[in-house]
Parts: sequence; structure tokens; C-alpha cells
Amino acid sequence: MHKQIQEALLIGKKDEVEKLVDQALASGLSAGSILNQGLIVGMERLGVMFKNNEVFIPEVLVAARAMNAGMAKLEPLLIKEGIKPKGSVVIGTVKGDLHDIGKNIVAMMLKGAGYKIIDLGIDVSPEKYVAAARENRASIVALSALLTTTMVQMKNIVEAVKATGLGIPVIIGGAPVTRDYADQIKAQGYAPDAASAVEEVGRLLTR
Ligand code: B1M
Repeated sequence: MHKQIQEALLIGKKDEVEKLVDQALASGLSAGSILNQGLIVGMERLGVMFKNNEVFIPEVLVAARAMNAGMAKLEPLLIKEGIKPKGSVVIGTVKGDLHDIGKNIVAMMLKGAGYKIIDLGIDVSPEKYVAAARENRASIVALSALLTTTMVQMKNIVEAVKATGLGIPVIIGGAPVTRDYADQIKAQGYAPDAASAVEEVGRLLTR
């Protein structure tokens, strides 16, 4: 059943994922096992395929929609089962920047990997990141920028998060962003794509 859920997710069959999740629950599988061995493994497989250029943005978006549909069915049960998220991620596109497709994919992949996502959307000020990080006791703050003119905002946010003294790491990414730039502005994490972002967040939170 888990395998069938993964396969339906990989081809973005939202209705099929919903139907299979219902069937899996009816057959007595726990919401936690459906999440971890079905949906999350499916999303991990998709992440690898995306990284290897075997699937592209449109496929990722439809799979993400299917993942969300499956998650929506499981969410109330997971809360009842007491499955704790791996950590909470405050994510957004930096101030002045309206590009959100990549950020949404990163958020979706992280959600698929079991993190709680607090998505602040686009054009997010340093103050807003910091307030959301405090309010949600964030494990990590994730910044996306697509413009060379807005990636400079990342430095302000890294500094603002550091100034809270909460010790929350910051991960950055987006087309113009590089590992060198992350080092330069002292961001703890960097990832070139969504699948690597999941790996990098995992690495930063188990340090
Ligand atoms: Co804009 N735009 N755009 N645009 N746009 C680019 C980025 C540009 C490269 C196009 C070009 O000139 N060739 C260029 C930037 C040049 C530069 O600064 N280097 C550009 C420009 C100039 C502009 C405007 C200034 C144009 C204008 O108005 N004159 C304007 C700026 C608006 C603003 O933000 N203030 C503008 C506007 C727009 C639209 C609104 C029309 C639209 C955005 C719609 C939306 O996002 N909802 C748009 C789009 C679609 C693009 C292109 C065509 C595609 C971007 C995209 O979604 N890619 C883009 C050209 C291009 O990239 N080929 C372009 C797909 C997406 C999945 O990839 O976002 O890179 P990406 O995300 C990847 C990775 O980067 C990474 O993972 C993702 C998945 O693998 N990643 C992270 C992203 N965030 C991450 C965070 C992480 C880790 C990894 O950790 C937290």
C-alpha cells in the first residue's frame, strides 16, 4: 500500500493519493506509517529524480499538490497519534522580491520531509522573519531570493536572527545565491535546489 501511494504521488495523481490514503487507513495502517513510508518516501524519491533532471518543475508542482492532499487527510490523525514534526521552518522570499515558485517547492519538500512549515510568503522584511521565528519557536529560518538586487537583504536577516540570541540557524538559496555568498554573510546553511535544501536542513538540525 505504501508503495502504491509513492507511485501515485510520483505521477501527481491527487485523487488517487487521497483514495489510497483512505484505503490504507481503512486497512488499519497508522497515519504515521502512511506519512513516513508512503508520502515522505515518495517525496524523497521525487527529490532525487528532480536533482537528477529526471523530472522538472511541472511534475514537482503536481506531485506537491498530491502530497498536500494526502497530508490534509492525515494531519488531524497525526496530531491524535502524537507524531511530532522534526522541527519548524520559518520560510519566505526576502524583502523586495516577488518570486515564490522555488520557495514554494522548497517549502513543500521540507513539509514532505516531516517539518512544520511557517510560510511568510514574498517580500518579507527582517523584522517579520524574526517575529515569526520567536512566535513559532522556529528550529531554522529559510530565505529565498531570485534577484541580485534582493539577495543582499539576506545579510540583514542573518544579522537580525543572530541578534535575537536564540541560536537559530539560517539557510539561504535561490538562483543567484552561492555557497561563497552564504559564507560571506555568515549564513549557516546554503542549498542550490529543493532536494539539497532538505538535506542541508537535516544536517543543520542534527549538528
Ligand atoms: Co523574474 N527574474 N523578475 N519574474 N523571473 C528572473 C529571476 C531573471 C533571472 C530573469 C532574467 O532576466 N533572465 C531576472 C533576475 C536577474 C537577476 O537579478 N540576476 C528576473 C527579473 C529581472 C525580474 C524583474 C525585475 C523583471 C521586471 O519587472 N523588469 C521582476 C522583479 C519582481 C520582483 O521580484 N520585485 C520579475 C518578475 C517576475 C514575475 C513576477 C513575472 C515571475 C515570478 C512569479 C512567481 O514567482 N510567482 C518571474 C519569473 C517566473 C522569473 C523566471 C522566469 C523563473 C523563476 C522561477 O520560478 N524559476 C526567472 C528566470 C529563470 O530563473 N530562468 C526570473 C523556477 C524555480 C523552481 O527556480 O526559483 O531558482 P528557482 O528555485 C530553485 C532554486 O533556486 C532553489 O530551489 C528551487 C527549486 O530547485 N531555491 C532554494 C530557491 N529558493 C531556495 C531557498 C533555499 C534553498 C534553495 O533555502 C532556503
